[in-house]
Amino acid sequence: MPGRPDMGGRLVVVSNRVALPDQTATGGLASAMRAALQERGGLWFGWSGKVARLSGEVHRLRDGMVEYATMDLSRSDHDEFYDGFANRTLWPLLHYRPDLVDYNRKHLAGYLRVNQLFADHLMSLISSGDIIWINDYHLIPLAAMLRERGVRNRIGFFLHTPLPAAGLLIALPLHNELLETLARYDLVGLHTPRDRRALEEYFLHELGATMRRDGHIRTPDGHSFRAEVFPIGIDTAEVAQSASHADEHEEIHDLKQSLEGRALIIGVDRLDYSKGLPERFLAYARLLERSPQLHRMVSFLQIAPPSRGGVPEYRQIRRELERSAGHINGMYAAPDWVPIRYVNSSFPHSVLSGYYRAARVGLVTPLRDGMNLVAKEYVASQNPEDPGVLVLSRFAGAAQELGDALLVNPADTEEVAEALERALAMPLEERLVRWRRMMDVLERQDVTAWRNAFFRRLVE
Ligand code: GDG
Repeated sequence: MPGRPDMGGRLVVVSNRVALPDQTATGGLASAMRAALQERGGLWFGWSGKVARLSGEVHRLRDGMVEYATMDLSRSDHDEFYDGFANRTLWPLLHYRPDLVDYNRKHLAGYLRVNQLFADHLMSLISSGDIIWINDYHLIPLAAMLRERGVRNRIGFFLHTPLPAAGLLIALPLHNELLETLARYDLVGLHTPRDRRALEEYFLHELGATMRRDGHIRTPDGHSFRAEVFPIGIDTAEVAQSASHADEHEEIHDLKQSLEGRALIIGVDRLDYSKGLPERFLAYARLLERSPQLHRMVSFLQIAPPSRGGVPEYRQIRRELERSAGHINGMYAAPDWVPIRYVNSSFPHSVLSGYYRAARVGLVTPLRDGMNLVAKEYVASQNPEDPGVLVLSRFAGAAQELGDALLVNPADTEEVAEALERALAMPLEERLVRWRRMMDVLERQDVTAWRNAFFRRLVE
C-alpha cells in the first residue's frame, strides 16, 4: 500500500479507553488508533468503560482485521486509578496546575495495581513480534511492568498531554519512581519541542541520565530510550470534505437561521479546567463591554460536553460556567438577542464541522493543552473562499504549527477581547492568506503522517 511503512509485526495498541466498532470515535486518539489498526490489522486493549463487581473480566470482539480486548474495573480500582491518580493527580500536574493536584498514596497504589493488571492481561494477548504502542498518562509504568515479565518487544509510548518543566514535575511525591519507568520504552513521543525539552531536562538533571551521541537518553542504571516530537494531526481531507457538505444537515440550517446574519464565534471543548472556559467567558464579556457597536451583531456558541463527572473539580467548573453564562446574558441580552449560547451536549463530527464552518471566529483558548485538535478541525472546516479566523492560545501545542492564527495569552482578558475584535473585522485578503498557510501545514502533517512517523521510528 503506498505511504504505508513496511514494518512487519502485529500492532498492539493500548490505551485507557477503546473505541469499539459500534461506537463513534470521539477525539483524535481514538480515530487515529482505529485507522492505524484498520490499515494493518492488530489488537486494541484497554478498559471497557464498565465498572463491575471485580476487576479483570476481559471481553473480546473481532471486526475484520482488528481484535478488541477490553477489561472491566472494580469500583475501587476505577476510583483510585482513573478518577484518583490519573485524573486528580497526574492530569492537573501535567497541565501546570499544582494547586489542583490531590495526591494520596492510596490512589497511587490503585494506579500501580491497575497498571499491573493491564500488564498481566497483555501477557496472554501478545506474541513476540508484536509492536506495542501504549498511550497516555494513565499507563506510564506499563512498559516497565511488561519488561519485568520478560517482554522484549518494541514498545512505544505517546503522551497526549503537555509535559511541564522539571521544577514542576518534582512537586509530585515519588516522581522519580514513576517517571524513570519511561526509560523502559524504546520510544517516547511528545507533541512539541517544549515537552521534549522538559523530559530531557528532567532525566538529565533530576535522574542523572546522560545524552548519548545518537540522541538516546541513558539512565544511570543502563536503560536507554529516545524521546521525540510527533505533533498529532487530524484527518484534514475528511474534515474538509465533511464540512463542505454541512449544509445538508438540518442542524446547520437551523443554526444559521437563528443567527439572522450575526457573526458567530464558536468554542468546542470537553468541559475541563485546562480548556480556559471561565477566562474565555470573561474575555467575551470584556468584548461586549468595550465594543458596544458589536451588541446584537455577534453571538458566541460554546459547546462543552461534560467529562469526568466523578471528579469534584469538574462538577465545580460546570457550576461556575453556568453562573458566568447566566451573568453575561443577564447583563447584555435583549428580547431578540442572546449573547452567549452555552450548550452542554455533544454532537456528531459531521454536525460539528458544519458549525465550525458557519463560524466567523474559532475561539480556542486552553490554559494548557497537549495539542488541541479542535483548533485544527476549525481551520480544516473553513470555506476556502471565505474562511474564518482562528483565535488560539499560545499554550496549546497547536500554536507551534498554527502561527497564522491570532495567538493570545488566554489569561489576558484584554488581549483576547482585542483579538476577537480584530478577527471579526479582518478583511477577506488577510483571512485567505492566513488560512491557506495553516491549511498547508494541516494537509502535510495530518493524522496519517503522524502515526506513520511514530511507527517508523519505533520499529527502526
Ligand atoms: C487530548 C489532549 C490532544 C469535542 N466535542 C465533541 C467532539 N469533540 C472532539 C473534537 C476533537 C476531540 O473531541 C477533542 O480533542 P482535543 O485535542 O481538542 O482535546 P482532548 O479531548 O483534551 O484530547 C489534547 C488530544 O488528546 C490528542 O492527542 O490534542 O491536547 O488533551 O476531535 O472534535 N466530538 C464529537 N462530539 C462533540 O460534541 N463527536
